[in-house]
Amino acid sequence: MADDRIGHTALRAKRTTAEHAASLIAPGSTIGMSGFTGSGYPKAVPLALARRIEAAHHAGEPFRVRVWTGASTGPELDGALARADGIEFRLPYNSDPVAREKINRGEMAYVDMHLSQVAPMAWQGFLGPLDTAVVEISGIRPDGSLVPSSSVGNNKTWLDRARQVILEVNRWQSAALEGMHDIYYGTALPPHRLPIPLVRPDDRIGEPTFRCDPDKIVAIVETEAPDRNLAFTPPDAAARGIAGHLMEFLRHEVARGRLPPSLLPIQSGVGNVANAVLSGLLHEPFEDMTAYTEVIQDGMLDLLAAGKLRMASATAFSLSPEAAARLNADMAQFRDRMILRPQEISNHPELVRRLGCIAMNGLIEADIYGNVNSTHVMGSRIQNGIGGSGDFARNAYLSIFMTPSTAKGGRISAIVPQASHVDHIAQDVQVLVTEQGLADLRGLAPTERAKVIVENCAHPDYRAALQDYRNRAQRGSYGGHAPTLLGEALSWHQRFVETGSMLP
Ligand code: 0RQ
Repeated sequence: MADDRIGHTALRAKRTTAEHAASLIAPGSTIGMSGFTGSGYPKAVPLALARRIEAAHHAGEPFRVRVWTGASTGPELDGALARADGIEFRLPYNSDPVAREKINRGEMAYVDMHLSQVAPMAWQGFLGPLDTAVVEISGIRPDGSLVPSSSVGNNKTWLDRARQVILEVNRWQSAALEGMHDIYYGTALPPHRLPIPLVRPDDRIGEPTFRCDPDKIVAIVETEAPDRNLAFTPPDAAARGIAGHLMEFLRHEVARGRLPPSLLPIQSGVGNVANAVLSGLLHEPFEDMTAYTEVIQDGMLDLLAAGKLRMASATAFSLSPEAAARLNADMAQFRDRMILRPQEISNHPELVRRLGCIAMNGLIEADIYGNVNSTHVMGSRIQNGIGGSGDFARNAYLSIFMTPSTAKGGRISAIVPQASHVDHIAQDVQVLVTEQGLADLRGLAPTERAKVIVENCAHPDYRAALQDYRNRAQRGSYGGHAPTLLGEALSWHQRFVETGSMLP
């Protein structure tokens, strides 16, 4: 049974333990690991590496590594290695709470990157050499090609660039994943780049498997462990409110002829609000929809099952345990309507612009002009990272950002005089939605944007104070285009840091 997943005779001989595989990783080395939003990450070798690191630390020997991935992983990777104090450098995205604490204490270097740019930058040589790839796959074909698992991420690049390769063959992953992936090998560096030949979300332009030189494979570890994703909580009142405003807006855009009745390819961020929006689409009149996105989450599976979504293209699954079990049991129903691609393709600016995606992402705070902070609480504390939000927001046909109007029990306003950190400039933010309402910012000048954002999106507890700031700024600002009171613009954040509340 175990051998069924390793069809290549010579490679079968490289099966070994996670401990032995981890022993092949040297202190200080750079490791490219698989994994994207809690799926397809290696589950045994990082744990064994963490144990080895802890043992080294007990013996007084320094041992830390540099870790690159697709995006977020799971507790067996980021959690275990961070707890062992084993990560000295991390890119390009993290949502693990232990690693987050280390980063925010200044104990771990973290480069928060646009996810589409990681593979090209690795090829351009800007990130330095890659020593080891540790990649989860779901099988090896007789010809030695590798069947990807539940995420593709940057695996193609890690397998190509790394000096040595360690594979985890995970039997928990459905064997029916084979054939679902589309691995494009046509990327090149400038000046040799050519157009990417994808014009519809369902186009297949590559191969179903990864290529990998068998001589580079130094260890194969067999596992049978589930992807570990958190369950989604049922949508709360704020999430339902946001979804309601957004559905009304999309219906209106279709009625005006600015969107076709099947909409345009949807990109949806992660989290409960994004999931509530997808659930909202279940009950709308839009048919034959498509998704060109980063992750396929529970709500998208429901849309596929209901026949509302014709197909979904992404780089990974990000499913609750229940949805993952459902997908694995029912892969035949979904298989032909899903494509998983490398993240440099799923998030490629050229393709997002060509397809005309509708980008829908969460945020931490937006200012009255519509500049969006997706990453840094109070301007300095990293939450997760920019992820793919910038790849999509800058290039989408419609760029929508959504958030509850307050955070931390109402002590923080998500609409502030000035964003304490900016990931998405106002030009990349066309629609802003909270449970209070929706601001359509297209074609509006900064002072007009400020009026609509404060009136439609701010929470009533903060609206009067924002209006007061806006009025005073218009009278007392150095310039009149985007009026700002420099000494006051970040005072709400300072008040929170000092008193635990932004409330006036
Ligand atoms: O903190 O967990 O301590 O309670 O941020 O906030 O409201 O649960 O919302 O899960 O949608 O996350 C922007 C972080 C929103 C996410 C962000 C605190 C809040 C809570 C989470 P707790 P919610 P979500 C494609 C798109 C960037 C990447 C991206 C994100 C926690 O959407 O990471 O878009 N985006 N990728 O309390 C202080 C505020 C706050 C705040 C929220 N104003 N001040 N704390 N929080 N607003 C997918 C990928 O790229 C992989």
